[in-house]
Amino acid sequence: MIKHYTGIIEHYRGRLPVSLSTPVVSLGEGNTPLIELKNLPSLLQFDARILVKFEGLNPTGSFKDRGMTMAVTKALEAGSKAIICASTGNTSASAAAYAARAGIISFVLIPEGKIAFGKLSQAMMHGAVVIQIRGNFDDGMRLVQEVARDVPVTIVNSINPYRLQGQKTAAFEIIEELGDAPDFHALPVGNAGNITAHWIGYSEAAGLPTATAPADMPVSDKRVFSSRRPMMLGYQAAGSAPFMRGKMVENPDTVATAIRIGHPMSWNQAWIVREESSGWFGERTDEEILYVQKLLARHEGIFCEPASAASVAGVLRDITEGRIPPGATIVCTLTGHGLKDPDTAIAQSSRPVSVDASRDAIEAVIISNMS
Ligand code: AN7
Repeated sequence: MIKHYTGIIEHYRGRLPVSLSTPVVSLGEGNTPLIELKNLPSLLQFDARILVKFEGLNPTGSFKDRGMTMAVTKALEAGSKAIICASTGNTSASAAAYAARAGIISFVLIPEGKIAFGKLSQAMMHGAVVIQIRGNFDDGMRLVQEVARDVPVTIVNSINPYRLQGQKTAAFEIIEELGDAPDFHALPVGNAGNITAHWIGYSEAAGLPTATAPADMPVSDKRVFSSRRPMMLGYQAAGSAPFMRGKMVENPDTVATAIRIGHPMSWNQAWIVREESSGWFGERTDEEILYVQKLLARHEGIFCEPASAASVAGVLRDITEGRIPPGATIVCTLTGHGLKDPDTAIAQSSRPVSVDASRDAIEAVIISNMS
């Protein structure tokens, strides 16, 4: 029987805090492919099975949609007329789209000049009220929390606990595809909401307790369907790595603008994840991140945004340095699509060749590239 897939809430209804009367707002998010890297292991000569969970294939091109379907659904259920978020880009794109779908207003605060063009175009096109602030994400996040105390708007950043509930479903999908949890799961870390959400998901699936689990999230389906949890690896950009510094970073900077975050909202939870999973944090330079973004695009046909490549860049280094043992199965989350940030992609690619519209000219190009 063919069943029409209608998003994570319908698919994982029993594992999420919804009831039959909850007005589900969905764009068919989730169910993203888990793609095993085929060419990089021999090219780079390493012995590990790396699978990438390509979250860039969600409706607005990032993992945020898993959380946003839940946050907007619950906002609507509570009678909210408007949502608000601060964002490095992807949250704003997702909030704008799901608000449009729900027929409510969205306000998005973004750092002026520091968000990728595709994300800005999404927020604008979906009709969000786009507020560019002369400040960074951390300033925006602080302002959103202040403003939401005074005016009736629902915050849909990951401090909204329904966001993590939606995002935990990525872990369920991975377990279902692999038959069990992988040895390692690597993610790029900004606010650390997603690494926390995955840990909640893996813990629920294995029937194991975690101190990151929210206190009050009634779910009906508590069946155990995995035998274990992975070690969680969180990678940051070197210029924006509060978890490596062990403290907040005041002026974070990186080409991976999605994770240009100095004051992570899920600071405490992320340390608990590291502790409970026996995992670790790492950092990679912008050069390493862009290099791996390009490797994935050129040799695997997978175009992710720079921030996403931090997960694979981190894992490749930790394999080389022996921190990840030979033969390990590793899942890396590719959090967003490469089309989100066309400027960065074009800046690091070779220019198109310009020729006359003649057969000779084109044949000359083909011959010179095949020899
Ligand atoms: C592509 O959009 O914070 O560690 O405001 O867009 O859960 O914060 C984006 C985060 C990784 C980090 N990869 O996830 C926002 C925002 C991409 C992202 C992250 C983000 P968290």
